[in-house]
Amino acid sequence: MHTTTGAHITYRQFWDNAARLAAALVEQGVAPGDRVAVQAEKHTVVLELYGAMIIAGAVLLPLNTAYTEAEVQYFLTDARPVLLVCDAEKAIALAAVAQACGVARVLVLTGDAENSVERLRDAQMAGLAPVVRTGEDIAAILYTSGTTGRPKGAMLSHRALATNAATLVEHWRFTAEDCLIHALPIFHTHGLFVATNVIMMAGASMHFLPTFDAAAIVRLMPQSSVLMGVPTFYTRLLDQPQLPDAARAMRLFISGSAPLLAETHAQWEQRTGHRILERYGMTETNMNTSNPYDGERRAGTVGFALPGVTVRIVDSETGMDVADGAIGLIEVHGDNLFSGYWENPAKTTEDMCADGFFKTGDMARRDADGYIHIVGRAKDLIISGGLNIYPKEIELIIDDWAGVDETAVIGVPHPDFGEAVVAVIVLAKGAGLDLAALRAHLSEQLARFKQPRHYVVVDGLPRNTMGKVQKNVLSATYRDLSQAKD
Ligand code: MLC
Ligand code: AMP
Repeated sequence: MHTTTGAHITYRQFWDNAARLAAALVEQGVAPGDRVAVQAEKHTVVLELYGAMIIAGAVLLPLNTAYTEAEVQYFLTDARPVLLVCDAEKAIALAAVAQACGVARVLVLTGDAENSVERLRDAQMAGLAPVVRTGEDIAAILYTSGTTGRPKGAMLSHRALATNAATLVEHWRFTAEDCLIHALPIFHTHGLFVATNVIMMAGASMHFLPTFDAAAIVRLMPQSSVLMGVPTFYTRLLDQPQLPDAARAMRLFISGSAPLLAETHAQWEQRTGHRILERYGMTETNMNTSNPYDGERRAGTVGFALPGVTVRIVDSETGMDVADGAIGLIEVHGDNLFSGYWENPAKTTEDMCADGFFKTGDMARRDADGYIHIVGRAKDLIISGGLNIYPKEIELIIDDWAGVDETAVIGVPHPDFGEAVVAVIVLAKGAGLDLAALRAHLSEQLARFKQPRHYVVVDGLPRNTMGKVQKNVLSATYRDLSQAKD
């Protein structure tokens, strides 16, 4: 692993650190099956913690660094971790949150403080021998929201993670010779599992970037072979003048987490000569489908089911497979699936079919050559820059604001993030809206990426004959609202 500070970390160093860190975690009272929450900026020690958790048989609970204290409080209350690891700057504020949630200990990631993970690791003379776990044991819990507005923890087993990573190594032809440009955050499936697990399983190396930086990525391309990114990475990289030369010797560009516009696919090929390989996945399912490595990588499609994964497209009413070309709901089955939602069997049952297929909530059609096209979402979800935003979570907060009668939160096209959040608000009769105060309130409650970029006040929301708000009508009405890169 190469870092931007010029450090090079070998596998031997990495696993030695992870094993000593595992010993330190045990000393801190972490037992197999315990959850350890981590809200920290991207750093090699976070990856060591991930390794340490696997060695100690504990369960990693990574949290987006953009989450507010209010959001973190929810996750800690729900998952009841024994330990929270955070950045030193947030330690005081989060210690209060942790205490309120009954979390026994808070550690800081790096530095010289007595409660620093780095220091505790370095104080260990020997590493912990790996605790034996079965394939069914849980390796991580990743929170993902739902239509109810409250996030739920998707439990990922060792089997699901390991089998999916092995499939991707083979399907995308990773070898020890590869070097990945890792510019994704490591609190989501994409950066943590798809990128990191694949590299580790192939024994390959990576340039580990703290954040997305288009110029740095282009600079690193001549010494690298693969880039994994969300579509926003690719649209931003297209603005880099050095891209065509830099990209020439790269082996593979992979996109996922949100739809890649066919237009971006074409522009990328025109500028670099490479066809981006688009794949489709989810927190609950890991990776489901991929365009072929050797065959045609078809723009606007997510390819075919990966080996070991079964994908079916079914009619929303009858649940029967639809004919090729017809639109239906995607359901998936395989070892890649999660093991259920943490302490939420009712929701797990709701999202699973009786025969073990998972209902993704995505809508698709299969073309005459078998390629799967994702054409929309049956779930009320906005994806902005590869990050999921559930309208319900925002609507519930705005609806509670004085003077607001009701709200519909929608996604509209955005040139940089793909979609942008718009709040359409109906005020109570005679009420006014102090927008600045509402914005300030939302910024305390919600991570920045979830906060609406635009607010529109209307007299009433469009409804169908069943009384359901027609968000598609609102999205069409306001589709030009976010055309500038704001
Ligand atoms: C940052 N901002 C965002 C945003 N990211 N707003 C909306 N959507 C986003 N995704 C906010 C910032 O807080 C800032 O607010 C403003 O937008 C501009 O920020 P920026 O500096 O331009 O953003 P940047 O830091 O460059 O981040 C953009 C990004 C990042 C696209 C690089 O969001 C990113 O890394 N996204 C990838 C997410 C990901 O890994 N998804 C995978 C999920 S797993 P202000 O107010 O300060 O201006 C999954 C399964 C699967 O989905 O299939 O993979
Ligand atoms: P998450 O819950 O964060 O894991 O996000 C998963 C969702 O991202 C999926 O259900 C899809 O809606 C979307 N998604 C992931 N990859 C793609 C893709 N290649 N094209 C379209 N949507 C995608």
